[in-house]
Parts: sequence; C-alpha cells; structure tokens
Amino acid sequence: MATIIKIDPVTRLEGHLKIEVEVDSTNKVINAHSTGNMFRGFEKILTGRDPRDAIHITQRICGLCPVSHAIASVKAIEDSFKFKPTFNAILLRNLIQSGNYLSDHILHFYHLALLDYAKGPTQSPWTPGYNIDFRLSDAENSAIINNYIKALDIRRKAHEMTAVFAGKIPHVMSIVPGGVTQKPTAENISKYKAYLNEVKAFIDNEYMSDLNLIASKYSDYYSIGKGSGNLLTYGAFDLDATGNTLFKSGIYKNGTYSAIDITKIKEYAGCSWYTTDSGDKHPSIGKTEPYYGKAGAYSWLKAPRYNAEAYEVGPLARMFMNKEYTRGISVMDRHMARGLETKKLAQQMISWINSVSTTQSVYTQLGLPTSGIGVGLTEAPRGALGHWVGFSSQRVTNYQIVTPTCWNVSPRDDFGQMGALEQALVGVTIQDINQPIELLRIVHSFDPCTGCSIHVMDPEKNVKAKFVVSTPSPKGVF
Ligand code: NFE
Ligand code: MG
Repeated sequence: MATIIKIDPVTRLEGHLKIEVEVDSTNKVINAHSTGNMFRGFEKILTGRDPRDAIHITQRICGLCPVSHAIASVKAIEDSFKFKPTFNAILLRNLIQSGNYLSDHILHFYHLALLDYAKGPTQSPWTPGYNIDFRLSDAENSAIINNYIKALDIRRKAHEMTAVFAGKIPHVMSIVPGGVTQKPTAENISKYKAYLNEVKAFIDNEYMSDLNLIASKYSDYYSIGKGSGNLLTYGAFDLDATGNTLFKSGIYKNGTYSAIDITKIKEYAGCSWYTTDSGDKHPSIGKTEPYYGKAGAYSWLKAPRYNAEAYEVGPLARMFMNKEYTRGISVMDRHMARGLETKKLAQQMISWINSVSTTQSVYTQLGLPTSGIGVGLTEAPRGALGHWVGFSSQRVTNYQIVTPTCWNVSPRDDFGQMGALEQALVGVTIQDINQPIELLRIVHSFDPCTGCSIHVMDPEKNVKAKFVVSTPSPKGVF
C-alpha cells in the first residue's frame, strides 16, 4: 500500500501551504499535490473602485513583495493611456523595488531556507524541528547562525533604505501614476547610499560565502527538484528610456530561448476552488469567482500556463534568461541564482543611485481617462508578476493578478499537468519518512508565498468563511 506524507502547514514561508506526497516501497515520491489553503479575495475587492486604489490595495496582498505589486499596478494604469514616467522617476522606482528585493532575498536565505541545512539554537522558536542530515561542522554551524542573527539587522537596514524614497515599507506610499512623489535631494541620496554600502558589504561577504558553503556541503541538491524544466520571465528594471531592462524577458524550454508572447498565457481552474468559467481564460478577460468544494479541486491557487504548459518563474529563470547562470535547474541552482542575483542587483543599485538627478522631475501631474484597459508586467522577487486592469467611468470593471507563486505552486491544470513545485517533488527519495527534510528543501527552494487574505479557512476544520459554498470537504481528492 502506498504511504502518504502530508506536511500541513509547511512553515518558513509566507501564507498557508500544504503538500501531500505519495511514496513507493523505496520511499521514492511518485505523486504530489500542493494546496494553497487560503482564499485571496483581492481581485473581487478591487471591482468598483478607482483604479488608483489598486496600487495601495494590492500591496496588502503581501508584506514580502509589496513594491512589485505597486509597480505592476501603476504600470497597468499608465499602460491604459500609454504614459511613460521620466527616466529619473524610473530610477527611483528601481531603487525602491530593488531595495525590497535585497531584504527579501536575504530573508529567504537566512530566515526561511537556512534551517533546512543548519541547526538553529536549541530553544524556541528554533525547536522543535527535524534533526536529520545536518552536514556542517560545529564551527561552521555556529558561524552561519551568527550571520542568521546579523541578517535580521541587515534586513532592517534594507527596509530603511527602501523607505528613503518609498515613504514607508512595507506598503509604500510614493508610487503613483505619473512617477514618484518623493523628491530626490542630496540628503536622501546620501542616506540611501550609506545603507546600500552596508547591505552590499553583507551580501558580498557573508551571504556569498555562506551560500557557497551550503552549496558545497549539499552538492547532491544540484540533482534534486528539477520541476517542469521550463522557465519564464517578463523582465524588469528599466536601464534606459528605450526599454532595455536589467532582467530580460523570455521563455526557456528544452534548451531553447525565445521571446515571450503574453497572449499565450491562460489561467486554468479545473483543480482550483473557483467556478468553471473562472478558468481557461487570458487574464485580460479573467474571472476569479470562488467555489469552495468544487469536485476535483484542491487549492485556492489557479494554474497559470504558457501555451498550455507549466513554467517555473523566479531568480533562476531570470539568471537563465540573462545567460548569467545556466548550470541547471534544481534546488541548489535556485539558491545559487537567487544569491548571485542579489549580488548583481546591489552592484547595479550603486549605478542607479549615482545617476539620480536632484534637478530633473520625478513626477508628472496626470488625470485618469474615463475608461481604459492596461497590463503591468514586472518581476517580483519570486518571479514574473502581472496585473491586468479594465475600467470604465473611472471604476474598475475587472482586475486580475497572476503572481509568481501561482506559476510555481499551482495545482494541476485542466489537462492534468502538475505545477512546477509538484513536478519537482516527484522523483525524490526520502531517507526517513518521519522527517521528510528533502520535501522541505525542495519546497523552500522556490521561496513560495501563498499570500495574505482576509478570508482564512481550513477545509479540514470546517471553519466558516465568506464565499464558501457548503459542500463536503475535498478529502477524497487525494
Ligand atoms: Ni507574497 Fe510575491 C513575490 C508576488 S509571490 S511574495 O515575490 O507577487 O507570488
Ligand atoms: Mg489571480
């Protein structure tokens, strides 16, 4: 009889995620399901509001990647009337978004992923935990845990750096259609630089050497957790006014790179708790109507697909598309690419902050047309992020958000194809099924964020939530 291993909730990630795998008699995973246990009602909240509210409301989806939601949202609105901010404004937006990346990637390595590889102190909140396959010497372990503590302080500084031009963080105030409302001055430029120098030194020294240590001790993880093998990016961070970007957009499939065609994106909902007509649609005409208890469904995440196939998004996809890291696709490749991307970005930020002008404008006063449609594409720390907006009478008629974690952690689509994480779990052999550390390492390598929501529910505990259609629990799905 097959053995089922269930981890619910998976901790050290944002949001509520359950994974359930089936192993054969050799403890090899032969089937996997990932479930987002939390309903995100943001798209419904936005309907009927001024489109500009979306810049602030969508940031509340998450405290980890709020800036990228602000950027995607403002770009969608500006796209609806083909407005481009001044390059000086774009530089400030880059500095706000990249500041958020640095704190987020450092958080992921030290505070979310590291305890899969290093032993934390033997007190709460580091215990209880799995006690298996820790390979660092005592001296190495103690040094890396010291950097875990130091990283808390560095993250705070990265946040303070971001707030220099953002007003505050998380949930920034200064990004508006037309540009940025925080004026660059000699004083705030030098403040930003001082923070950046300190955060960059930590990345170049501690983060890089700790990452290399983990990669060398766990080099077998370069051949574990491949997933779909397909990579997708929208590109982000304008480098000039002509549309060149620091992170390139594209598709990587079967060893071949090609341009992305966003008309080939569709979200499917066959295995998601949404109505049938919420699926099989391009996001520009998308629909997100909850239907909890739908037969065969097992997640609140929809399944975005490109050309009807599952793709992985994130730092590894970006470094591949830039051809700056192409060693492979695996657990450890994801960590390496995320670290190298952090280093690259911190270096680039020096050039951006040095290019900001204190005399050129960062804001153009704009009105909002009565009606329009727009798309805002960017790269959030976890990967490709898209917002699609439609409005009339200056009120949102449809707003659809497709997040990176939807790409990576999606359930099966209408064709029965697993999402990237589910595919990555299949094939791994577990040493000790009572301590399935291999599963955690695979899940954490994607840095999932299953999102923040006001409607929290656990289908197995029968907690009442709004929008719930009362039908039997979906236990039978597995
Ligand atoms: Ni909540 Fe996010 C990022 C976005 S995840 S962290 O990065 O958008 O899907
Ligand atoms: Mg959505």
